[in-house]
Amino acid sequence: MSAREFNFDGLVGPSHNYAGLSFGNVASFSNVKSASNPKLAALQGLAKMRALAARGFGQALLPPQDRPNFRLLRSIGFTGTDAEVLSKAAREAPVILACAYSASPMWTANAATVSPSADSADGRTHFTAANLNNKLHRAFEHEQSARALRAIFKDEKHFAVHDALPGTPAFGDEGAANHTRLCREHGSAGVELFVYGRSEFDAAAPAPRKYPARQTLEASQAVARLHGLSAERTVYVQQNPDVIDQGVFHNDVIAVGNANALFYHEQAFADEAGALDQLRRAMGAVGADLNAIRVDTAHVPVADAVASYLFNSQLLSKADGKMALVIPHECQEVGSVARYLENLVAGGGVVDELIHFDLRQSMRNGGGPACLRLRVALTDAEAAAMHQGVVMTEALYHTLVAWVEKHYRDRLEPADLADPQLAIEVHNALEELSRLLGLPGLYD
Ligand code: SUG
Repeated sequence: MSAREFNFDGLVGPSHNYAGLSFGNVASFSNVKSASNPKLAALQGLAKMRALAARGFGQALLPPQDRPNFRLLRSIGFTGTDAEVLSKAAREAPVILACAYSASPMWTANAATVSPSADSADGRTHFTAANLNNKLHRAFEHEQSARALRAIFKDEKHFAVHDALPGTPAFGDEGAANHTRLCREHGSAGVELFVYGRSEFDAAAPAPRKYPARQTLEASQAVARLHGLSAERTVYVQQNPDVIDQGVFHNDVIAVGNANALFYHEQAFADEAGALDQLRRAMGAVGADLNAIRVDTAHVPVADAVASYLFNSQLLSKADGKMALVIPHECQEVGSVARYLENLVAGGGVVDELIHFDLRQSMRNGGGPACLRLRVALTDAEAAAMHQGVVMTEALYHTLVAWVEKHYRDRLEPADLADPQLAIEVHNALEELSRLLGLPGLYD
């Protein structure tokens, strides 16, 4: 069966701000409390979606989530009217108020793990919302993520959306950011590669010492079970704990795969040779040859990969069989990476084009092109069955740009989160958005 990959980018929400909430994510920590520009952030994201859609790539979006999260604030003892809740939280717990306001659902690579119908036992596309329980500001996203996914992928004949795994450290799950699918072509059975940072129950497995490992082996195995994946086409690989300690908080900061290609840093995995061996064996079962594109430390040190987000790129298959690498501007600014990329596209390999975007607003919180998108490979029948209002078109792009211009602020500082007017603005913006996307009731 033929299938096409859609990238569902997160539409940046109107409360995008820099709160330094993600310990282990270097960019988030270094930009804490600087002023953000939500309008520019949303426009940068929309420009990427528009350009990729115009190039013929499958492109859609996932809506932002309702903010602030009053349920969180009330559940921890802030009472009264909404305005009273906000002012008490701003006074007594400003960091938790920032958590309640975070626009982090924009990084939809963390919304869910997705297995296309070609891989699952029941022939449906499976989604498991990620519990993101390592970080307070992200631990509630799964409720609205599951809801949005169910609204878009409603047809149970084709789609199954699973609730998040239990929100406890043993099942720490960060979704597609730690999951890569390798295959001959998108519509044929593939190999699903789960990369985990630690194991809850294997005391012998190495673990990072400085920063948290957000994904557990147990969570990855649970997702594979829920999706009905076959054991011989599922591979579990441990991420190198040393690179987690250097700021590689998700596997998609050090590796990206597409079709039969795996673009990765030599230090990405705890056991590189073992990982490649397992992958080659599993891919043999689906008639695919692994194209391993290894980046050596001598060419690009881990620190440069983290600073540039080289691997947080999108690797997209083009009609001519070649691939384009979608990178952030920062890749041109880090010398080793710029030189590496020049050689890569000139080298005659499968990657023959670079497409770059200015995503600085998101990058300052540690979110590059690949963080901003959730991949879903769909057959024609499945693509026709999903909600069409989120598919990116020129018309939707212009509608959303006008919506952003109307509702978004161009400057947000930490103190602004105490302003009750901001909550009203966000609410009004999202109310209108649900109508524009044809998803009434999304925020009820
Ligand atoms: O979870 N940053 C996000 C970035 C997620 C990137 N996603 C992928 N690699 N797929 C995170 O660390 C920062 C929010 C703040 O500090 O205000 C934040 O949540």
